[in-house]
Amino acid sequence: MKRYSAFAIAREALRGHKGWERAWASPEPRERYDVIVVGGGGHGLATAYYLGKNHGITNVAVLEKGWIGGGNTGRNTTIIRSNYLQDASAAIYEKARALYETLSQELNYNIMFSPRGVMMLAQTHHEVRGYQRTAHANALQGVATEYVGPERVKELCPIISIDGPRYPVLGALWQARGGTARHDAVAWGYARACSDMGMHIVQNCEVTAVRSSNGQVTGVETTKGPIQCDKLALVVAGHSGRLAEMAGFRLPVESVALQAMVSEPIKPCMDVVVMANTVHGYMSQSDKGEMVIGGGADGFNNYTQRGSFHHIEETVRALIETFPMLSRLKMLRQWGGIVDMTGDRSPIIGKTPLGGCFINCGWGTGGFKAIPGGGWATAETVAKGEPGPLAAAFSLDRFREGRFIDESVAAGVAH
Ligand code: FAD
Ligand code: PYC
Repeated sequence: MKRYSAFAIAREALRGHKGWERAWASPEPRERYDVIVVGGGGHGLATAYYLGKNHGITNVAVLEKGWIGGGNTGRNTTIIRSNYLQDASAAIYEKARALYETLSQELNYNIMFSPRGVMMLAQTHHEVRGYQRTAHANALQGVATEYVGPERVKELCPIISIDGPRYPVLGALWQARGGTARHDAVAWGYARACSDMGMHIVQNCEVTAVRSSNGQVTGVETTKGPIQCDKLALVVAGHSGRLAEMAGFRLPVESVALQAMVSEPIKPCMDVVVMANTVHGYMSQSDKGEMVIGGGADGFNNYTQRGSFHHIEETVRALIETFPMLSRLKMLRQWGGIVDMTGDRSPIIGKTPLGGCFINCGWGTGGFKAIPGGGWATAETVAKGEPGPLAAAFSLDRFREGRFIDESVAAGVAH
């Protein structure tokens, strides 16, 4: 595949942009692959990429029922941070954050990583204690965060009103190297790199059944016909319960809609990301100038991938005391994604009861930030047949053994 560069842009400008290649090939599926990854979101594509890059396994297909990145990966609010409490979480989220720093160069694809800083506001005394505790835990884990006071919050984000009558800002957990990236570029960049290694990215190919013999996976049925494989990785986020059912086991996950919206574009007024978890809202400003806003998850299980009017009102009402400027803004569009929620708000990565079948799911409201780390850990588990150090704590067994990795505070989104 031809490299993207400033020189290539200049060359194509001079010849009417006729020389650009398709970013990835769109082949019909083969009869058999060493590994099939179901799900062309960030985690599925990153799993395929690290299978090739780290383990030399390239006879791989990624099967996607819609279009690449059309699930949660292209629907999130793009927040990247690694300020979690438990050691296992800090390890995988920080690995992901660190990989994001150089992902554009590695993939030769501009994912627009912007380490502009992420702030989680403390607006109750309970949150002050919680975030101070996380800052101490992060110091021990080698994750660079700090607890800052209200004056520093105001300095970092002047549009915040720190002395609101109901929920004054008491401080914040600040991660200076957290930030955002362009979400669909992450999917496209991985897809292009996978295609370059000879892997097949097959869109419009829904998996409808999982085939097995003597407790071992043998392949899948799809809308493009049956395909055989030695190993299968299920990486389908909100549809994980459905795929697990096809493979003959149950998962401790619930699927709910999480919604977000953007305002009309305005001049630059906010160059950090702010999460206000007590009132359930978070906000950043996109490069186009829109305010990117999200709130809590819907309070009922469903598979409806769209937004609803009550959500706009609830979320803007929640944020308006802290961001009074919102009262003058028009909202432009809204949408929803189906996220997969575990009881401890931590992901599941590892083996399943079906031999040769692996799973990566349960990222809930916070898996965009984890894509490079989740893909890295899932690829290692698939390649070796056993989880490596990053994935080990996140096995499905933990729910049977009571080894929960409680991240309900760090998840930051009300559910
Ligand atoms: P997905 O991107 O959903 O990919 C799974 C893919 O599987 C989909 O493309 C789907 O079409 C495909 N699929 C499903 N069933 C089948 C089948 N039978 N056959 C073939 N393919 C199938 N996380 C953050 O870290 N920061 C945020 O700021 C953030 N904000 C969010 C805001 C919203 C509104 C939403 C909805 C989510 C947010 N998240 C955030 C969560 C994050 O988007 C997800 O955790 C993450 O994208 C999951 O990635 P994935 O690759 O596992 O899933
Ligand atoms: O995990 O940081 C996050 C997040 C923010 C909004 C949705 N998820």
